[in-house]
Amino acid sequence: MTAAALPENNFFNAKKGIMSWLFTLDHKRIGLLYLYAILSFFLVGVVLGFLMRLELLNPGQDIMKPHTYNQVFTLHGVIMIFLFIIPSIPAIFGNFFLPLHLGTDDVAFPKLNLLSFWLYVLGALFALATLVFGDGPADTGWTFYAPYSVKTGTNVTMSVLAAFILGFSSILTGLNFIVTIHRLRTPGMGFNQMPLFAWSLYATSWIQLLATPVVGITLLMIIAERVFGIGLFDPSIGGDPILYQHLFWIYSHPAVYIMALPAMGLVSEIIPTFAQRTIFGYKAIAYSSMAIAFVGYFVWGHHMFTSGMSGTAGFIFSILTFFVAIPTSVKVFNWVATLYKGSINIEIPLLYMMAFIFNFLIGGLTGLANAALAADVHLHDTYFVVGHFHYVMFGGTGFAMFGALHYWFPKIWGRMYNKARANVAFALLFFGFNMLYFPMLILGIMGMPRRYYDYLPEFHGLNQIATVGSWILVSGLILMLANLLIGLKKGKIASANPWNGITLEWQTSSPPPLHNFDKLPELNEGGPYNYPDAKKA
Ligand code: HEM
Ligand SMILES: [Cu+2]
Repeated sequence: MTAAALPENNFFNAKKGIMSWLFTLDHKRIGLLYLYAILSFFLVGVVLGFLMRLELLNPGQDIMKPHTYNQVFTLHGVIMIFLFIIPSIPAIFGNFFLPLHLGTDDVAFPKLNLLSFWLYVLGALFALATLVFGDGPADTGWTFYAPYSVKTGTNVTMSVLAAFILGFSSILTGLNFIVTIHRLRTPGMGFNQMPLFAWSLYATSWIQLLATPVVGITLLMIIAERVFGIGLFDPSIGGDPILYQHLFWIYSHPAVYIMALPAMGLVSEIIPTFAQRTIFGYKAIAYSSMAIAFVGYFVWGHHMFTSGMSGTAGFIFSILTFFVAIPTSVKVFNWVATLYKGSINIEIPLLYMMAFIFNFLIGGLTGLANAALAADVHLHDTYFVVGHFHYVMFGGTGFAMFGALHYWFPKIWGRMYNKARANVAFALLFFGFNMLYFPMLILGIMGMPRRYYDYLPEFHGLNQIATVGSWILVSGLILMLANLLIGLKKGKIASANPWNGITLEWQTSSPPPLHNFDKLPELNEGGPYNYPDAKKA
């Protein structure tokens, strides 16, 4: 069912010229601007990660000085967290697909959306400018823990300012999505007729709106402390460094769900399409997003078990953290139940979603090990934690994002990539990823501390395996991106609905016209995933 040419009337050729992109108010173009920017910064982060793994191939100093290593892991962390994984799915796919999913023509505040993009670029430039201004990038770790962050000569002020500006971008996106979801749903679409991706963005947006200001103020306090020495966090002038850790994690734990919830939304979106089956437990999945967003506010102390908090506080934070596992498992069970007895098409997007579930399970279960007070006292600040969070953020959210790119590729560009190459890239990514990070979990249990350029000889073998894994992973990444780039230019023209998807974006042409729908989209009877011929369990 391939058409001969792209539709004449589409958002790419609706307006011409570079200015029509840089000042666009179209949510689809803004989504693509984010895509290009975020992927570029991601690649910078990957290069830094790759260099660290080279340094760690053998014990002793190989390619960088200890101080440089500290700067490299900090910049890597700042880029991957603030420039890649927090904005990734909402800013790219949320912008592009939320209005399409709701059957409307744009987000509520298009100009604010553009502002949010440019704030993102400004923040990113600040983060990278530390490479040339001052005494180089911060060497504190992406967490900027006081009192070291107040005292180090490296350019903490600029990195922190970058995170502050990026926070504004995130808040504005969240605000925009909340209003869009409340006000712009197509006639007849209640909250419970929304696609689950929209639900996940809704839960995420509330976190962006309510939690991000806390970190914004905290980061300004670091700058105030550095510039004026007012004694907030530095004990030598009467401050309290533990206060910093509380304020920081009150945002940064909920931020983990800014990273995870949209990815879960994608899984809930993509699994029904490739099982050709109504999602199992629609409401349970939708409301569990809200539950995760809510519980996420009360667990931040699990990052601070070794900071000297009382046994009672540690116990309470530990128990509360376990509660997060409940709504998360609700989702996983419902995904698996949807696949069970579905007529499954194993296509590339589904493979990425299965990889998400596999990696995220390892990430989540190792998270429970960290959440257990007694275990964490041993695991804290070891490679177990590094393995754990890469499994969650990269193996989970990163893979979901790549899967979404393959899922919506034909909708965004109207073409299809080479599927054989995409399969090879996926295999390399999945295998390389696990080879890189699984050994870290073992190294951590053996006691290898994180954030060092060097290690004891007994850790050598597993570190070599991890570094070789990083080479396989990076070749998979290069192949995946190259394949998509070729597909963009030369791929076969795709039909408007190549996967037989059922949510509203599949009712319009590919690429969609500037105003999304030429005629009002028709809602499914009985909910957004009600496949007419689907087998009922
Ligand atoms: C090719 C891909 C990647 C490689 C090779 C890599 C490797 C590393 C290494 C070696 C460290 C430092 C460990 C230490 O000394 O403590 C690290 C830290 C970190 N990575 Fe990655 N990483 C990659 C991708 C990612 C992605 C995609 C994310 C996020 C989505 C991420 C987030 C982080 C964070 C937050 C840190 C902690 C930084 C800190 O300690 O302040 N990384 N990574
Ligand atoms: Cu946490």
